[in-house]
Amino acid sequence: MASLFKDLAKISAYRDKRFPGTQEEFEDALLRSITVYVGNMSFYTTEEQVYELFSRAGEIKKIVMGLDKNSKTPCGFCFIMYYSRDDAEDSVKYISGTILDDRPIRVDFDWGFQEGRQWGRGRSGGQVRDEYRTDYDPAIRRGGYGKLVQKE
Ligand code: GTA
Repeated sequence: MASLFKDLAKISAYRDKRFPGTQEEFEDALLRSITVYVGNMSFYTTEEQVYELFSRAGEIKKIVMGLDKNSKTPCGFCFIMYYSRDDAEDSVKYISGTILDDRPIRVDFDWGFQEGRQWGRGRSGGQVRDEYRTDYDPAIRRGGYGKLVQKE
């Protein structure tokens, strides 16, 4: 395994509260995973664009676009399943932080895609963290619910 990913603390800052297991099982899944999560994507980025960029790290088995659970339209994230661990590691190492559709994307190891995980978990239907943003960018339709959340 590449040295960068020997240190569990460095592997991912994200903890999925809906993971059906212990912290140890979660960490083990991250260390073996061939699935990556991509965040901070434009709502207009297509699966074809994702395929073109991420296949530079290796052959892709499957892409699942993240969707707003109400509108069923892309809401800024996706999951990519590779065939090999090395390719998933290269994707995190080399593609995270690069610009896709004018946005710096974040590539994170994921514990593994399961049906249902493609939907935004926010109350609005999109991603939770977008609801906490206080800024709103009309060009990319992200954020803007922060003030509402603060009032509650
Ligand atoms: N591997 O970084 C990630 C990641 N994220 C951010 C989402 N997913 C990720 N997977 C990996 N790495 O399948 C996955 C989720 C799910 C799908 C959509 O994407 O596993 P979501 O983004 O809508 O919901 O998920 P998620 O992940 O549950 O939300 P988030 O942002 O981590 O929030 C978790 C908790 O923190 C919530 O209780 C929320 O109330 C709170 N929170 C989040 N942002 C803030 C904030 N700015 N201030 C205060 N509280 C906050």
